Amino acid sequence: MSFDVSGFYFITDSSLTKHGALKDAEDAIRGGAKVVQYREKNKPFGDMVEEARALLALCRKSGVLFIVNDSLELALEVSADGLHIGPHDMSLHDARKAFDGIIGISCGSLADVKEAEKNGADYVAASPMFFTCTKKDIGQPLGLEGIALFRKSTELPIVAIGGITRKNVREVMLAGADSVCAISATVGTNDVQASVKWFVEAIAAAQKVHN
Ligand code: TZP
Ligand code: MG
Repeated sequence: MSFDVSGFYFITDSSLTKHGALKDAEDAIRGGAKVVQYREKNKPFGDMVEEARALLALCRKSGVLFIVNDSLELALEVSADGLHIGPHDMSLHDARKAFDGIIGISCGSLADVKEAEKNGADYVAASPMFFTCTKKDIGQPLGLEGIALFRKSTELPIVAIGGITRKNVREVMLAGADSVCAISATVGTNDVQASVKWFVEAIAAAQKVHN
């Protein structure tokens, strides 16, 4: 499968979902998401394997990338397309040695971006962009200036995450993001498909400015 994380990057959330991760992912894909990340912090490993396999089958059928958050073990178990890690997970160096697929890493500073490049990341997440209640252990928000600096200093694809809403997505794209995640603004709404579609169209409109 080709590697392209641009566009809308959908992330599951079992505490915000109204219909479950699989239905949300189906709706997100119908809305135009090109990447689905399985992000689950609270379930036993066996349940996560089962859920991740169902999501992977959906993604394969739909030609969408499937990425597992945090767990190398889970990514290997289900043969995910990608693994996403953050500062509290394993090192990128170790992940790269063990995992052959796409690896993305959350970066909160330019030093993190340089380290990510050195250790062979396939994309970086600018995290967090803004304040958010969806994740507790976040660093200082990067803001638009922060992501613009990332853009100037790396050729790696940049996925923006944290506090992204309908109000700020355009400026986040114009500041240099290739892709955007928005959890509460999609999973937390009554109509995930419509919410994702809205973001997909806003992202495409912003990308036209660059192209
Ligand atoms: N990583 C950095 S911020 C965040 C994650 C998973 C939460 C993003 O959620 P929201 O609701 O889009 O702010
Ligand atoms: Mg993590």
